[in-house]
Amino acid sequence: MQDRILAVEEKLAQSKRVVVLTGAGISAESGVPTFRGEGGLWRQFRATDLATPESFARDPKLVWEFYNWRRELLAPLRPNAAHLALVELEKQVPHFTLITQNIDGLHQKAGSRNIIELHGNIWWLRCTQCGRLGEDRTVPLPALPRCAACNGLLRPHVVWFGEMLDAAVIEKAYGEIQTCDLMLVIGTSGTVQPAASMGMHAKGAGAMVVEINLEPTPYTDSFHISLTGKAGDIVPLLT
Ligand code: BJW
Ligand code: ZN
Repeated sequence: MQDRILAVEEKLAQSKRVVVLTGAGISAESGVPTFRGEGGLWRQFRATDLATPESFARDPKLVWEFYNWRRELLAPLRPNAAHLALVELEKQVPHFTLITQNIDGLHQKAGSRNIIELHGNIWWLRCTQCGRLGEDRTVPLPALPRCAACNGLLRPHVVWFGEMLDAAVIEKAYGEIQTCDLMLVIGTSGTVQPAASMGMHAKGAGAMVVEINLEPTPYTDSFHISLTGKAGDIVPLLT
């Protein structure tokens, strides 16, 4: 492990452009449940019942119950050592981009600055009628929150299964991925597209790709280096 850490440190020192892709695993040590695996949200709930546009159209109250419950759970949580180490890394690297699949806002809370949120943010609400977007940290929200401008039904500003990711967000992310020297892929199972393939895109464009995860993923053998363990233990070693 020590030799691999050294190799990543060396590459970091030489890199002008670094991209980090994070998933639910980076927030696990803050107390945020992951989606898959032991204790995962999708073991307890069926994603298709709660995280699709069809479910929201069918039963918005049920979907809002789920998101209100998660907002309550997330509200008191603090960033952990891995989030904080990424803030330090951003200061050390000439051009640093943090691409996250997480909707929990913990990277912002930690102090990271150049963040691309692929799947939105649970603290932002979007009107299903007029499209108005706004941050709202009220916990809990009403069972069916309404838009102050048009009284339309609000929804969480997150990307559900079967929905397109924001085109501008995706374009920005690929722009960074295609030009980076090093990409760290932290705490993601590599099962949800298009984020899952981003590491391979970086590799194809010539970057060194390093995975940090508790467990092997479908990409572990394809990336250059795999560091196995908790993000909160490993990421601080790289700063
Ligand atoms: C630790 C740790 C510690 C634990 N330290 N590590 C191609 C083929 C087949 C299907 C598709 C395809 N392209 C697109 C699709 C459809 C779909 C998809 O990918 N489905 C797959 C399941 C097959 N994708 C989409 O629908 C996307 N849209 C899209 O592609 O539009 C175009 C299109 C439309 C229609 C058809 C086809 C194309 C949108 C995806 C949106 C994902 N949304 C969610 C919910 C967000 C809102 C919410 O939270 O409620 O995003 S799903 C959920 O999964 C969430 C996450 O961001 C995402 C990824 O999960 P993540 O982060 O990887 O978490 P886990 O739990 O899976 O893994 C945790 C990892 O951490 C594990 O590896 C642990 O080992 C590790 N870990 N503790 C380090 N301490
Ligand atoms: Zn509205």
